[in-house]
Amino acid sequence: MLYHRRPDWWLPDAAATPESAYLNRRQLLAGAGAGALLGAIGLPKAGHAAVAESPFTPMPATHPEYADAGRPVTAEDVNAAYNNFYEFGSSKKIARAAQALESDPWVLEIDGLVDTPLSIDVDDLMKRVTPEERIYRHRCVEAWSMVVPWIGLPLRDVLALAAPQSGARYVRFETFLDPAQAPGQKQHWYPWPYVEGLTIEEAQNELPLLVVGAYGKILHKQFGAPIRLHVPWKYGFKSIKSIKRITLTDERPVSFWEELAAQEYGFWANVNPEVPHPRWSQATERVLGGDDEEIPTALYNGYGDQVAHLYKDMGDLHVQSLWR
Ligand SMILES: Nc1nc2c(c(=O)[nH]1)N[C@H]1C(S)=C(S)[C@@H](COP(=O)(O)O)O[C@H]1N2
Ligand SMILES: [Mo]
Repeated sequence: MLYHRRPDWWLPDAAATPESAYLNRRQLLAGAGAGALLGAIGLPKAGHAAVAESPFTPMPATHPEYADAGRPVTAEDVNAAYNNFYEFGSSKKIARAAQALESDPWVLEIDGLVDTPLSIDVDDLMKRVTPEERIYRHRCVEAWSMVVPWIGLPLRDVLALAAPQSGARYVRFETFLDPAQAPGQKQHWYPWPYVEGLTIEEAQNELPLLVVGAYGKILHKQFGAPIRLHVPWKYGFKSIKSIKRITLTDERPVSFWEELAAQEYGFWANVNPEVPHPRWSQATERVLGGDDEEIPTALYNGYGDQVAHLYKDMGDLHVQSLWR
């Protein structure tokens, strides 16, 4: 492993994962297929015990739905070599370039309309909110998808630490800004830093995770180390990486892609197979690592039970899917 300083929750290899925890993880994943099992515990390399490859012992998923995404987990090596992270380039092969990201130490700011603004190292944040493993489906607006065993902190629990005020209506997320580390940020026609936003109701839903690990490990840099969002019912661009600042506000944030092309990448961006992107269909999705298998896309990426109520008064599914 290349990590120069391991956070406290990262056990030394010698300590390994207690067998009971290991067995729990196996049981947890037993129904999810061999791919999921190998993915989530970390594919053991020859000569290494699987436990030494999975030093992360998050709490198991708090809901059975998050222990099994209903589809095989995307292989770690496939996911780790196919990323969208414009700070490091506009192709999907940015993994090598992303290793320049200095992700440790990393201080996260939570500010704006809160009673207790926080400026907290990610390692310390993980002592205050327990990481949990959740296997989530991810659907990119470009019509590819994957399934990832994330390890994350429920966003609503992190926000609660800062005590949001009643006037807070939106949550704005901002990525780091450092063109010396991230050459993509020298491309001045993009509105850096990358920004995303949710309504406070969306942010306080049970689903959004502030992700700190994946596949039983600390987060790979190309996945948005050391802390990124995952919002599983929205198109992937909402799941902002390498977050530096979270601001509670009464103004709707204008996100990176919305600023570039609002007709194509609107604020809501809820997954909907029936509303095409202006330039392509959203009816199906290409499964990463699945030999180009195409499967139907589901409304809200299949998470309607948890989130449809958020939009019941909004009416027009068309509006929620892409445009303002
Ligand atoms: N800061 C930042 N966050 C980002 C992006 C980005 O370019 N920069 N790309 C988004 C898009 S479009 C997708 S699909 C996901 C991809 O996440 P992955 O590379 O872990 O699969 O990250 C999202 N978060
Ligand atoms: Mo995406």
